[in-house]
Amino acid sequence: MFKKILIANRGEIALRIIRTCREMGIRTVAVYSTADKDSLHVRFADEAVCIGKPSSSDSYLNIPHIMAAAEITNADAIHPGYGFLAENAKFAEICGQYKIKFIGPTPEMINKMGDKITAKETMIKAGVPVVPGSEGLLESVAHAKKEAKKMGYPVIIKATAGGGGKGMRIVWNETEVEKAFENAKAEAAVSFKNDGLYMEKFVEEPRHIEIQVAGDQFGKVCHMSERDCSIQRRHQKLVEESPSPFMTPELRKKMGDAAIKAASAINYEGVGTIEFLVDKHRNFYFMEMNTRIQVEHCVTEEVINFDLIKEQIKIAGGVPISGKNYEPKMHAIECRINAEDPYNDFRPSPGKITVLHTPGGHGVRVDSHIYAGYTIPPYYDSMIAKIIAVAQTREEAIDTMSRALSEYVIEGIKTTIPFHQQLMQNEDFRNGNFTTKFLETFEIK
Ligand code: MV4
Repeated sequence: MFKKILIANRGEIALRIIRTCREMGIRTVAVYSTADKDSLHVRFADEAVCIGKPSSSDSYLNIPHIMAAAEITNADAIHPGYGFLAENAKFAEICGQYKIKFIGPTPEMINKMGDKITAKETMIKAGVPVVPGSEGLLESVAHAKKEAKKMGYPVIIKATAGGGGKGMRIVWNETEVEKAFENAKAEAAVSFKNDGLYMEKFVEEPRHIEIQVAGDQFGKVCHMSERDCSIQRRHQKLVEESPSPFMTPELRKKMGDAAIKAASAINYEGVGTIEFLVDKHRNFYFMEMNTRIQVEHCVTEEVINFDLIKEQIKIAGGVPISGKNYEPKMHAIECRINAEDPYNDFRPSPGKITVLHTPGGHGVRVDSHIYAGYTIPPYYDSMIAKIIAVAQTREEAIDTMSRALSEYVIEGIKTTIPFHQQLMQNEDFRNGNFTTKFLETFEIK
C-alpha cells in the first residue's frame, strides 16, 4: 500500500481524503495556494507545500508545481479529488512518467470518456442504451438540418468535448438550427479548444439518475446503488439522494446491468459514475461517464455503508474488489451549502465567517472545511459544506435534513441554507415528483 499520498485539491474533499488516509495509516501531503494558507486541509495534513498564487491556473491546475511538490515530499501517489485535474488525462499520464500512482483510471480511459462521441460509440458497441442521434461529427448547418429532420424535433446539439451543459443548444424547429449550430460551435471552441458537435433527440423533462460503479485492476466491476441528481440549477447540482424516489427494483436491475456493461467495455479501473437520462416511461439512456469521485459520493457511502475513498485507494494499490453489487439499505439526502445568496440569483457571497454552529445528532453527517473566523476566498467554487441526512425512509431523511438545516448557524456571509429549508417543505419534492426542470419554476420566498 502507499506510504504517502499528495492531495491535489482543497476544501472539503481534501479533508475527506485526509481522513481516510489517516484511518489507513497513510501519510498525507496537502498542497495549497497563498489564498488557502489558513485552510484546514493544510493544518490536518502531515505536510503541506505552497504551490502558487490564488488563481487556480497558478496553483491547483499548475501541473509542474504539483509534480515538484510530490517530488520534494516523496509522495508515492496523488489523489486528485474532484474538479481541477481529476479528469485531466495529461496529468494522469505525467504522474505515470514520474512513477507516482494517479489514484483514478488510466489516461486512455479518461480520454475515451472525455470525448462524448467516442464514449457514445463505445456504449453502443457494448449494448448500453444511448439517446438516438447523429453518427460522428456534424459537418455543417445543412448536415445538422438533415439529421434533425431524420430524428424529428426537438433535438439537442452538444459539444463532443463538453459535459455539464457547456456548448449545448436545444433546437425546436428548422429555423433555429443555424443559430444554435453556430453558437454551440463558437462556445465549444472557446470553452474546450475543440469545436466538434453532435446531435441527439431531445428527451423532454428527464430525470438525471446516475449509477456508482467500481472496477479493479483485474477486470472485476460492480455497481453500488444510484443517485438522483435531478435537483439542479443551471447545471449545478444542489441536492442529491440515494435511492432515487423514481426507482423500481426492475429499473435498478436494468440500469445496474447497463452500468456494468459500460464500465467493463473500457476495463474501467477505479470508482466512477455512469450518468443516465430517464424519461417518464422509465426508458433510460447513457449520457456520460464521470471518471472521478464526485461531490455527491457521500449519499452512496451512507446507503451502502462503505468508504468510497478507501476503495479508490485500495484499487489504485492493486487490491482486488469483492465483485458483488451493493443495494441501498438506507435513504440518504445531501444538500450542498454554498456561499451564495439564494434571494439574489445565487450570487457568490465570499467573506469571513464570524459565527458558526454545525448541526449533528442522529443521522446527520456534515462534510465541510469551514470554521469560525475562516475567510472564504473568492477564487474557487462556492460550496462550503455538505449536509448528508440518513434514515430508514425518504420521509424521515427529509425531516432529519430539515432539522439539521434549522440547527446550522453561519453568520458573516449569505448561504443557500434558506433555499434548502424551503425545498424540504415543498410538496412536490416531498412526493418525489420532480425532474431536471423542477428548479426552473421553484421560487424562493
Ligand atoms: C440532454 C437532455 C435532453 N435530451 N440530452 C445537460 C448536461 C449534459 N450532461 C447533458 N444535459 C442534457 N442532455 C438529451 N438528448 C437534457 C439535458 C439537461 C439536463 C440533464 C441532466 C440534468 C439537468 C439538465 C438540465 C438541462 C438539460
